[in-house]
Amino acid sequence: MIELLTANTPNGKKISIMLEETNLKYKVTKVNINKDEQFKPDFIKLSPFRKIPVIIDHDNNQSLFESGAILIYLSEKSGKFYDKNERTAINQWLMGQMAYVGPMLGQHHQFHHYNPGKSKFGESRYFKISEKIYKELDERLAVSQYLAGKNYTIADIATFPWIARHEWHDIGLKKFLNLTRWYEEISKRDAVKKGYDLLKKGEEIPKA
Ligand SMILES: N[C@@H](CCC(=O)N[C@@H](CS)C(=O)NCC(=O)O)C(=O)O
Repeated sequence: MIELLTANTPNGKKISIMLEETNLKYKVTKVNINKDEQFKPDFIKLSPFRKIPVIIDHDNNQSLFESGAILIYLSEKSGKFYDKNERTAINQWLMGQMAYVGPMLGQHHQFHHYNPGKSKFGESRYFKISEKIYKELDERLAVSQYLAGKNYTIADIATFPWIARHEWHDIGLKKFLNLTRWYEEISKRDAVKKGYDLLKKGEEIPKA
């Protein structure tokens, strides 16, 4: 059984979506990052950077931090969404999500959504970078059905919950036809709908 220690954020939703997609048995343990629970000594032992998500695989007592590493672990455990023949391509898009798409959109959330009016420079910088990311993903999805190629993989699972915050981004997802096509297709998957509703409160995936 997998225990997912998380909060209801895009990085947390990557893992709940993956757990639903792979049908692995799991339970969610909430970590309230607004109340600094990520800084508790027991949590730091599992997550040295003091961040969610974390998993504990109770089948073998293995714990893991970093959502990309967790996705790889779960795909190796389940044999899904990380085909050996496609790994080089999947790794590129997964690492690109981890190092660029997530961190940049995360900064856009900070300046544009949570703290508007506090820094013109920050707002403008991360708005432009986010718009560029939409364009870059759209270009890729114009020539490829999914990010890494013709199959749905952990690279898509990692990226989807970030684009699902498109209403916060104010960039206009619908202007990006290929990204919208990809988003709508993934939104229809039952496992994605279930995993998106991480807290089981009936949370729905935002429409494009
Ligand atoms: N690179 C990490 C980033 C994780 C991350 O930024 N988690 C945020 C929530 S989405 C967090 O725990 N924030 C609490 C804090 O930084 O104090 C991953 O992908 O797992």
